[in-house]
Amino acid sequence: SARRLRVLVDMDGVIADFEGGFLKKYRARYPAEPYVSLEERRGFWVSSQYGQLRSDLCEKAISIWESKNFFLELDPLPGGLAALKEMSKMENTDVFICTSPIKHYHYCPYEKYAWIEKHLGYEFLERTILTRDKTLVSGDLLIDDKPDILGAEANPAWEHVLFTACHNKHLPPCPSRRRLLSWDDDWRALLDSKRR
Ligand code: DGP
Repeated sequence: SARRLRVLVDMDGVIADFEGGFLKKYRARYPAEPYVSLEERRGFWVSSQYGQLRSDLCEKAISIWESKNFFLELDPLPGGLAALKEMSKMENTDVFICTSPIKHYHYCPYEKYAWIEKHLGYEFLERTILTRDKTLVSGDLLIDDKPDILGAEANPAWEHVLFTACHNKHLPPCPSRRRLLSWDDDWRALLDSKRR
């Protein structure tokens, strides 16, 4: 068919290693403080779990991703860049990065663009959507590690496919929600399942 497939891919936790980058810089900056290992991570919000560990650790966690070069220096997650590059060359396929910048805007939005240019090339900036509300973006698929993606639009156009991350891998299976376990999982079959 001539219909084009539109794929939205989240950035942090899907192609950029937010959790690993956070833990590395948190432990370097606060070597004497307790931390949550990636095995022990539960729940999307890092600051909530650190706040439960000890109330003052909430703001210490936030200080990490509000720092200059945090987002710029995130490592790519295995296979993510190759998958995006391959997707962008597929026939009848439009791929976009769809990411929510933090509201502390001094570094994050700039560094997200710089990261995408560095790892995927200047041309990929044409395929980059920064929004705090992903329900307003239309697409066939949204590949995202956040379990609950809510916003002003109650019935988003996309099917949310949950990308497995340290914080969501223990969630009970949900029959109506498909998962992508990693970029080694069969993302090509996932895309094909949405083509008509
Ligand atoms: P997204 O993955 O596009 O939904 O963006 C969510 C952003 O929020 C991403 O940069 C990760 C970040 N994040 C993770 N935990 C927390 C938290 O506890 N508080 C805040 N403000 N941001 C967080």
